[in-house]
Amino acid sequence: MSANPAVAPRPLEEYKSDEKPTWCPGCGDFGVLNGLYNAMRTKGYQTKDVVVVSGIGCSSRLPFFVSSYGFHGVHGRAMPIATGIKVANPDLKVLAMGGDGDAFAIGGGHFIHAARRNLDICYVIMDNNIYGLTKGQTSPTSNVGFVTKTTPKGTPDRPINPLLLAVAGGATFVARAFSGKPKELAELIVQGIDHNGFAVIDTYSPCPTFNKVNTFKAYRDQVADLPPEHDPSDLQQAIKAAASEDPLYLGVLYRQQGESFEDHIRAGQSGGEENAPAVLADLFERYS
Ligand SMILES: Cc1ncc(C[n+]2csc(CCOP(=O)(O)OP(=O)(O)O)c2C)c(N)n1
Ligand code: SF4
Repeated sequence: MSANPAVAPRPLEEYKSDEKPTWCPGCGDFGVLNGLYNAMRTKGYQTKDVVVVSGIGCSSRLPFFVSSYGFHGVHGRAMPIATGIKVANPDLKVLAMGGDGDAFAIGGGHFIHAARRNLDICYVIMDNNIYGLTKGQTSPTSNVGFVTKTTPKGTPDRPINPLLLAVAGGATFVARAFSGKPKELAELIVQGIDHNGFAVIDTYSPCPTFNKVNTFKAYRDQVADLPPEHDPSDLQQAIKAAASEDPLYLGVLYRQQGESFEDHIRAGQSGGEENAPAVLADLFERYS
């Protein structure tokens, strides 16, 4: 992990806000939150350095529990909000955190366009294969046959594969993590933050209250680390690993180095002559 050498590590407690998490006991989102605290500590961030953006959902409550700037937005709209923040102030570290429904159902269109735009944002999806906040409906990552109150005979819909979607959309860093392995998750978040471009970390984060199928135990039996010979710069290898169902691979499946959207903004190439932060500053001046 790469730490910020200029800043002494702060106690982990300093990354926690005064709000205590409201999740159900045993919710996978606790592990993700701890992974984030540890990643922020590793990076030596100060409160002012980071913005955590979310949509709506149980998982999207996460910004309340972090001592940083935060934006609890609108369902499925984490990406437009994160984009605006990053474009207005490219020096801020922008993390987006939220559920699989938020990211891939209502937010699906925003997700692929954020990916192809290669914004320098790290997006951690807390994937519990269900809608938790609204008490247990199928999500885009629910498996065929998944039974809920609204699909009593089992859903016939096939799940999307978030990793293949991210790669196809143009994301330049694509990883999978598991809330049951918070140390590895923290390391992946650090790598995602360090990556110059759009970093997607789809994270299995079980919902023990409404999903009795995709449990911690079930995932423990299915996941495996990528083999050491895996080359994340090789697109074909990345696609093969992402498509694997047995095992479900954890780690960085795909990574492509290059210029981010913000690099183009800084170079004044994002849309002609104009510089986006200056345009935004002018808009704030005129309408605030
Ligand atoms: C525009 C809009 N549509 C629908 C909803 C209702 N709604 C709130 S959260 C949610 C889905 C939550 O699932 P997910 O994003 O996977 O997060 P989780 O609660 O599982 O963490 C839905 C459909 C809403 N709040 N706003
Ligand atoms: S309903 Fe599920 S996702 Fe929501 S807090 Fe409870 S365990 Fe977590």
